[in-house]
Order: sequence, then C-alpha cells, then structure tokens
Amino acid sequence: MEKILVTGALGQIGSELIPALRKKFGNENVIAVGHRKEPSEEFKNAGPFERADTRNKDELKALIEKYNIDTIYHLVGVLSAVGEKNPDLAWDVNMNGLKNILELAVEYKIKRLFWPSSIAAFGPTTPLENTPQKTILEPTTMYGVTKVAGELLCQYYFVKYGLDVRSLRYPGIISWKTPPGGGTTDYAVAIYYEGLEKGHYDCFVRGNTVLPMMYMDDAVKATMQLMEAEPEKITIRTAYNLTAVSFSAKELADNVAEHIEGFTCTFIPDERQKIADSWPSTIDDSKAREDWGWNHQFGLDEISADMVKNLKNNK
Ligand code: AKB
Repeated sequence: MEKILVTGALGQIGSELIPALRKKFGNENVIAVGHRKEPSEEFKNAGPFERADTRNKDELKALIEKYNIDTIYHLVGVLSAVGEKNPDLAWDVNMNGLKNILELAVEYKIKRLFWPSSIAAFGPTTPLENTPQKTILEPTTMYGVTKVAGELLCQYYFVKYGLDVRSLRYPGIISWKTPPGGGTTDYAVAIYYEGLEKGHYDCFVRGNTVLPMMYMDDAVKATMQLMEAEPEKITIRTAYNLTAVSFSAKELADNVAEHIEGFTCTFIPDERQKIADSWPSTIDDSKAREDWGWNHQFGLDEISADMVKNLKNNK
C-alpha cells in the first residue's frame, strides 16, 4: 500500500484532500503534516498527525524515513493577499519548502509528488479570456512569482532527475470546512460564512469582477485523478490549467441571495481588487480534459446549495 505524506494538512485543500485519500488508501497510510494550527480532535484521531516546518529539511527527512513515504502532496503555501503583506515570508515558505521537498523526493526516490500551482501564475499581460495553457506568465504578486518559479522548478526536477512531479493551476476554490485563509478569491467563501451569520456581506472586489472558481469536491477529484493518471498521459510538467465555472461577484451575490433569505451584499473594493484584476476571467483547461479526462461537476447553483446546507449543519 502507498505511504502518503501531506503537508499543509490543516489548510483549505489539505483538510478535505486528506479524508478523501484516507478513504481510498486507509487511515494509517496517509500522514497529515501541520505546522502551527491545532487540529480538531476528529482530525487528530482519524490517522497519523505530525508537525513540521517544511522550511526545515531535517524535520521533513525524519518523517519520510519514519513512515517510509513514497508519495507526497506538498500543499503548504502562503496565499496571495497574505503574501502581499509579507512577501519575504511568501518567498521563504513557498520556495524553500518546495526546494526541500524536491531534493528529498529525489534522495528518497519518491514515486509521485503533487504540488499546487494557481491562476496566480498569470498576470496582467496574460490573455485574460480563455487563458491558454502555454502563455505569458508575468505575475505581479509575490505569490504568483513563487508559483511561476515553482512550476519551472518542478519541470526542472522532472527533466533532470526523472521525478514524477505533477501540478494544477487551481482557480479560486470554494469550500466550507475551513474559514477563508488569506487568498484573493476568498470573497467567494466568506460570502457564505457572513451571509449565514449576518445576512450581509461587504465584498472586497467590484461586482463586475469575474474569476474562475471551483467547488472543493471538484478540486479534490481533479487532484486525485491527476495523481492516478499513467505517467505517459502527463504531457505538462509545469502545471495544468484547470477550471470549473466563472462568474462575477455580483452573479455570486445574486445566487447566494437565492439560497439565504434576505441576504444583501455591498461591493467595497480594497487592495485585493488589483490582484483580482491581474488574473484571468476564464481559463482554457482543454489539455487537462484531453490528457487525463478532467470534467467538473459543480456549477454555481450546486455550489451555493451545498455550501449553505453544510455551513448550516456545522454551526
Ligand atoms: C488566492 O486567492 O490566493 C488563492 C489562489 C487563487 O491561488 N485562492
């Protein structure tokens, strides 16, 4: 059975990918690695939980040896909005953590490695409608800079060392298990949290801001599908474009109002607007669809229905 290590275990993606991996590979075979956050009792009891700072290679090395790891999902990352407040931290965590993981993956002959890229790899000079797979990558955030550098580093390790490293350019991910955590696309998560709590949301981007989005269930499905694909199907070793649905912040607010009675929203753009404006509105992810059969399931209305149902149940 595969032995899987997942860093960033308590982050937005880790919190949901880990239960899905545990369901498939068995609780004991998926080692969740967090850093500072405290896991819930439920999470802690579900399977192995360890702490490590991914910038510390020795800590990672000890875990790889302890559990005889052969697959890694390296999810740790400082997101775009927090990264603009502390660019040095974003570089340190995002780049040095990834470099450590890549070096250890070669040293310990790791079979497969996943690392998340993002639409943040694009920038204002990228064609922002139906953004192609191969295009201009000139991001203007430190987070985006680390995503472009990270993609190239992953591809370098594939070419130079034959490391089977795979990546996705995630769009904004909407989910209910973890509260919004420092991203620019977080308005599409916070709107549900605050909508249910206060009946109102002050959205930090303009109503006409359109970004590509995806529900967490689809993001988990895409990640597992990519990692299960036969190596010869993987023709992109930087990161695959990936998308589900694009909608404006106003369309999102109107849809939330259909699911939360009396909900209202105002649009008060802040410094995150500039970041949102530099990212694509729609993405061409045909390569992912052709190469390993990517297909999304959740549209905006299904996302809203599921978000509201789950947030109500988990109050
Ligand atoms: C962010 O907004 O920073 C992230 C991302 C798109 O990578 N959600």
